Amino acid sequence: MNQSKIVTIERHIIEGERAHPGATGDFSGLLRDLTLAFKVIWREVSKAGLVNILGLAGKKNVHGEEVKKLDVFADEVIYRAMDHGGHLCVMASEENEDVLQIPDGYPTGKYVLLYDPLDGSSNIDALVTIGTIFSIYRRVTPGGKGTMQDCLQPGYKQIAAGYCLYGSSTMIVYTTGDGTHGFTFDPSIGEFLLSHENIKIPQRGKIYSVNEGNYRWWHDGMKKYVKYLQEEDKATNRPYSTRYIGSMVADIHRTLLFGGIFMYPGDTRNPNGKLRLMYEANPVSFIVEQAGGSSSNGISRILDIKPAALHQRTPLFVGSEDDVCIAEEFVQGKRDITSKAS
Ligand code: FDP
Repeated sequence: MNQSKIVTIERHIIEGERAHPGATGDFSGLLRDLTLAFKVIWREVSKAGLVNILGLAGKKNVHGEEVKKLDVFADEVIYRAMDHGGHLCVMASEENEDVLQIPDGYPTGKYVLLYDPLDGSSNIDALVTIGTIFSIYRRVTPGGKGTMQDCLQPGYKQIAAGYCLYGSSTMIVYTTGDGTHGFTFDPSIGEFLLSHENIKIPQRGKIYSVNEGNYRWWHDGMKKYVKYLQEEDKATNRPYSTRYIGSMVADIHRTLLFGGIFMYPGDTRNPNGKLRLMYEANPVSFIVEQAGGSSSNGISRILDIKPAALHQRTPLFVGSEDDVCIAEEFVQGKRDITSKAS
């Protein structure tokens, strides 16, 4: 008989919390509410090709980008699933300029939630995998409603982070600082079941993922690094293959499972790249580090960056530890293509 246990995400979270003496169950409640939001978003995403839900909502988000209907929907679903549980004191989302307050009359709690409701949304019309990304902190202000100060904490202070991928299967990957675990959704029973326990990213991969259309604006070190990856060298498994979905959460998921490196560098047009620190780079960095990988802005660890603004951008190099280390050496000009291969 197959002896492997069937474990729901709910049970996994509760057991994880039990391991911490003094835990109140509050955190499990928070993640349970989030899981419900993911199921609702999944339901709409999977209907997207059937009902006439695709297309623009006719608005622009705070970054001046066009907002798709599903972004608006996902943003609202998460807020409405999380605003009344009493676990959170404040939220912030990619779609909103300012922090999102808990409405008057609802209890506030000790946690802070930052989220990107639907990452990769420019791919929705092509039915490419997209996802919701989240990041959770403990509040730092004394009580009552939370503030911007609660949201602007460095990534190493995250107590949990994860994403829900809406792809050929739907899957939640999350960490609470005790490894990275994946749960695949079984729609027939409405549950996320443990499918990838303790994910470990390979020490070095064979795939690089970057938008090479930006090549002409890259700095020299970046150009040289990609050239290096394309050169032939059996000892270091080069040339690497390239894969770029253009939906970060999907590119990160592949990188987590197969290894290699995902990059969105700064360049001469956009010195800080495109991706947002608080609800994209920080959560995926926590997840990848917990799987044994690493993450950098090219100079230093993403999780050590002291944030200055909710929507600030950062260059991002994330994936297998050896790959990120070599990328940093090129970006910092410490290494050239002619340097001895390793
Ligand atoms: P999108 O604009 O479709 O939401 O940060 C958003 C993001 O997608 C990432 O998911 C993705 O990796 C990146 O932008 C793609 O940007 P480029 O089109 O510039 O490559």
